[in-house]
Amino acid sequence: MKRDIALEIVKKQMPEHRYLHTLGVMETAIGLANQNGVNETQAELAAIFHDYAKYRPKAEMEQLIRMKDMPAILLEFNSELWHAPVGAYLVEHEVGITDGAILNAIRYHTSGRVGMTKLEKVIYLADYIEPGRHFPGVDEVRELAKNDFDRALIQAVQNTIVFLMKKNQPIYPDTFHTYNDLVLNLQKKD
Ligand code: DGI
Ligand code: FE
Ligand code: FE
Repeated sequence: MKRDIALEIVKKQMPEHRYLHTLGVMETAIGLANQNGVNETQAELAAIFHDYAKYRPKAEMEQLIRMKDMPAILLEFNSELWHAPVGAYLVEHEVGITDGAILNAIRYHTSGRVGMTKLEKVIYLADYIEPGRHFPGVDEVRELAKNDFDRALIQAVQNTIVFLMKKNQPIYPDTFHTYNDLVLNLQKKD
């Protein structure tokens, strides 16, 4: 699917500020893909569609999670997590994207998962560091991303966990498992 068509489709699904975020993720993901040997076309499409389901009503997302065999544990955690797996489903069934690698990058863009592909990592990190983001600590992750992709990703996951814990929020198990998987793999490499 061509970029312009894809952008036209997502633009209808979200308010202006989220569309601008999407453009930021797209540009950032393309840069990270090129730096890290990831297919640019897949990164572009995954980025464009990553927040496709962000504005679906909670009841619709809950129903899809129940009916389409998504992990039921999602329903016990913050509904902010739901748009990622629901997005993967809708992008396949409403938009017609069939590339499983792109769909997984959408599915895991909020929680991560154990054994993330490079494409999934690119989308996760691009979502965190795109130019419109202003979290505390984001500049440090942007710097790391220039020449240490793995450490940048770990820092982004760690910042997310710490941020949620400081607000006394529960942490979705896959988020913790992602952090451990990335750190253990980095230790093996060193
Ligand atoms: O959709 P975006 O805002 O672009 O970013 P995102 O898909 O990374 O979603 C971020 C939201 O998800 C943010 O409000 C925090 C929440 N979140 C991410 N990981 C977890 C989480 N919430 C809980 N409770 N547990 C998590 O592990
Ligand atoms: Fe998201
Ligand atoms: Fe996003």
